[in-house]
Amino acid sequence: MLSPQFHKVFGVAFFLLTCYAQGNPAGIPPVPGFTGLPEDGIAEAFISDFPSFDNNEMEDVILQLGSRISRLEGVLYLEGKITASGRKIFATNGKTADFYTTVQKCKQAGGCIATPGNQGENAAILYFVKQFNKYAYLGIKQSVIPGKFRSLSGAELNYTNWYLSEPSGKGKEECVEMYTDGTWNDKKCNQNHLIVCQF
Ligand code: MMA
Ligand code: CA
Repeated sequence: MLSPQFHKVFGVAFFLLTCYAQGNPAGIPPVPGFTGLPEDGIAEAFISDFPSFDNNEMEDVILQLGSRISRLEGVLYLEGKITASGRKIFATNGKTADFYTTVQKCKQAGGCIATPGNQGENAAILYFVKQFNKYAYLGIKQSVIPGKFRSLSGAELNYTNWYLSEPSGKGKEECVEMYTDGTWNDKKCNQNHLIVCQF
């Protein structure tokens, strides 16, 4: 006998996998409790008074939200606006900034500066570095020990992709840039590099 949890997961997976025969003839109806897309810009979208749902209705709302989000992600992915690896989504605005501005911009957008934790995530960031032909800063900084690097959260790096003989800054290069082949170099933090964030 399958658990109710399984049915829920299966239901969500079903919604995430199907992308046809949804037939919304007269515009896209809003998910209950949410307004639809505004006529003149997403900024005016807002959550209306949240109705009280019973469990079945709530489950339905969650499924619909899952479907809406996955379709939005599909559009963004198709247009090359986002890349994904595992649970992380990466994006750029195509602009350049120094390291600290990049950290700030990503935070303002509700994410953080791209920090590859494995080869797949490194490749997902590299996609933008190649597309814009610009190096990107990563969310990795020198620790109090010169030449030793940690993630911005302070965690030890369990994945690195240093270019041959890097890091070579001996304490004088506190930030890390990604080259156009995906390898890393320790570098001063004041360069103008492609802003790539993770969400
Ligand atoms: C530059 C600078 C360093 C890098 C070396 C590699 C000369 O310094 O980008 O960070 O390690 O080049 O030759
Ligand atoms: Ca270096």
